[in-house]
Amino acid sequence: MAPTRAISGREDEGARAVGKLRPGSRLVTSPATAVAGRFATEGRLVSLEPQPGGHINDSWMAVWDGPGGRRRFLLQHINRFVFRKPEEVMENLVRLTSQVTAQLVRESVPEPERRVLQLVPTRDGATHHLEPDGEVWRLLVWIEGTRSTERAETPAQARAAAGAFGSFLRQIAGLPGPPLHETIPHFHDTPARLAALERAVAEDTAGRVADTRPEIEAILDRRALGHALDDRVAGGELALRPTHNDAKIANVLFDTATGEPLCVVDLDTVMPGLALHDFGDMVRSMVSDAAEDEPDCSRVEARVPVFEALARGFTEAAGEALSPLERSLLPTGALVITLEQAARFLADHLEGDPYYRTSRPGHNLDRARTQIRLVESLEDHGAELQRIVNALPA
Ligand code: GN1
Ligand code: MG
Repeated sequence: MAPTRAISGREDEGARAVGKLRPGSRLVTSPATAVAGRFATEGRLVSLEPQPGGHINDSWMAVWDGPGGRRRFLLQHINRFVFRKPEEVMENLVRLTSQVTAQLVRESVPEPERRVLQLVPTRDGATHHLEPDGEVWRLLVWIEGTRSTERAETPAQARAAAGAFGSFLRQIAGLPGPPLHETIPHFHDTPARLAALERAVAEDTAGRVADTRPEIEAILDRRALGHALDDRVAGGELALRPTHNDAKIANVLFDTATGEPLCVVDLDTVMPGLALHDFGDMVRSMVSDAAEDEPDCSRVEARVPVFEALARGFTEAAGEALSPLERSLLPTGALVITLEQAARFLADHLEGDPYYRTSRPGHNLDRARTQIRLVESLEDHGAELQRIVNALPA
């Protein structure tokens, strides 16, 4: 069990800390400790530990001492600057977790409760706690005996993670009812992300444009690539479906004992999208050995065997959910999403970092640089990557 911290006096102040004040949002005034008491847990809250990792929401590990012993949970505050309609995020989450649970039961998968997120209701029986000022909090069961990682250590691990996202795509493909809410409009609209970067350059609100000319050019010179998938959607060749939309390795929980990928997490951006975007995020987060925010971007390099493992793992698990055209466009998906992420990080840097949580000056610029370097490396290996996907077993 990870070390926990008692809630008292000054410590409590730490537990309340909720990221930075973002434009359009108000500083959250309700202490996480008070909010935690709103959920239908048994026993006494004994610790609340801020969780590092995500760039957007604020999370705490919360431990309750109850009649059945200690139990851990994940308390989360949804970022309303990013998710303008948090209730819709919650509606999607409820539908998705029931769909995945039903699929696991249908497939008689062992330990289904460790393979899907589970919400703890509030004492009033609601799926989330709504503060009078509109802030939304939720509590999830902590899945014990799992770990997450920011980097793929081996091709086998990459293949397993890609398999988890491929299976997730299959599990949610037949989601009954209306389409999921679009929790962030135009989320993976790459041309719109490039246009947003152009606007950030024109406005230069933080006075950072002069120092980032090469990065701006590297991204905007690739406008045609930015349109590669969207033009095919417009032309009816590629179809939207429920997709994860943040399919990075950090969003897979692996069994600590066996290394098996158990659960796909962070379902806030699951909405209609392209399977190729999910594959793109897998490549973006796994193909290089370097971290997303590695300050020395010469360390960023696409590892071809990892790409191959990802393509195999994803296509095997997704099966017929992927069309032949989607399979052949896998390398394009990787390039487009990496370029888009570069544009997002750089625009945030130019705007003074309102969106992504940062922990050092130039953090978003470092992130943008790793993504640009990765686009270049993927392009260098382009012919080889295409040969790999063309040779995938049918
Ligand atoms: C953000 O909060 P986190 O780390 O799950 C972002 C993703 C980016 C990712 C980059 C809602 O996700 O789109 O790909 O950072 N999520 C949102 O690591 O913008
Ligand atoms: Mg996310």
